[in-house]
Amino acid sequence: MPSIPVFPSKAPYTDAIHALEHAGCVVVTGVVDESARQRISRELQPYLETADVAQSLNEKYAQDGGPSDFYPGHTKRITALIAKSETFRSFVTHPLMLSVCDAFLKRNCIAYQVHATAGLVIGPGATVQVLHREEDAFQFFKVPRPNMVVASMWAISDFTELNGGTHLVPGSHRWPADRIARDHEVAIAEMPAGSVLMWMGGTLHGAGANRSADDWRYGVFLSYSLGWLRQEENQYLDVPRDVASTLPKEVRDLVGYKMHMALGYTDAPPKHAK
Ligand SMILES: O=C(O)CCC(=O)C(=O)O
Repeated sequence: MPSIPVFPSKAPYTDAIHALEHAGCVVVTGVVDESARQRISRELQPYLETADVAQSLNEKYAQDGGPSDFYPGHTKRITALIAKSETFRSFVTHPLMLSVCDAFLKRNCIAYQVHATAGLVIGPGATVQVLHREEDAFQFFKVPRPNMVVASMWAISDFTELNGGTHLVPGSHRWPADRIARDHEVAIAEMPAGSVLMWMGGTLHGAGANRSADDWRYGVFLSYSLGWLRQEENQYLDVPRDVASTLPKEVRDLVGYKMHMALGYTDAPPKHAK
C-alpha cells in the first residue's frame, strides 16, 4: 500500500507544501489541541444530535436531481460550519491552511475563498465512498486540471483503517482522466486526533468504510477554491448577511463577502461589525 507523507506541526510548512505538490496529499499531526477539539465538539453537538443518520444525502437531494449513490448512509453530515462554530472559524484562518492555499491557489487567482465545510461523522456500518476529485464539478477543464481546490480533513477523533479513515490515491492529481485507481494504489489516512489531512483538488479520495463495532469517526472537512469560481457550498445562504456582519474581516472575506476583480458586486454589502 502506498503511504501518505506525515509531518509534525512544528515542521516548516514548506515541508507539507512540497509533499502535497509531489504526492497530492499530506498529514500534519498535532495541529488541534485537545481543548480546541472539545470546544468544536461542544459547538457542533446540537447539530449532530439532530442530524439524520439513516437518511443519506442522496435521498435528500434525489428529487431535485442531486448526486446519487455518492454519500453512504450511517453517517452524520452537517454543513454551514462557519455559521455554527466559532472554533471552526479559527481553522479557516489557520496559518497552515493559508500557507498551503497561498502556495497552490494564488497561482491562479488574486484571492481564494472557502469552498465547502462539513462535519463528517462516520458510523459503524458505513460503506466505502466512491473515489472522486474535489474538482470534478469543474468538468469543462480537462484532467489533470490546473490547481483550483485545496481540501482538508481535521481529525477530531482518531482516524483508523477500521473506523473509516479517508482513502486517497497518492499521485493521482497528475493522472490522465482515463486512469482508474487499482486497490494497491489506495492509501488510508490513519492519523491521531488533532491531525489535519490535506489533499489537492485533483487527488482521488473518498471516505473509508467503518467496520468497527462502535467507533464513530469524527472529521471536519474544509476546502478552498479560486476566488473566481462558484463555491461548492452556497456560502451566502449558509453564512447569511447577519452572521457575516459578526465575523472577523479575514473570515468574512474568505466566506466570499469580497469582490474578486469585477466579480461579486452588490449594492448591499454587510455592515462591517469588526
Ligand atoms: O469523509 C471523508 O473521509 C471524505 C469525504 C468526502 O470526500 C466527501 O464527502 O466528498
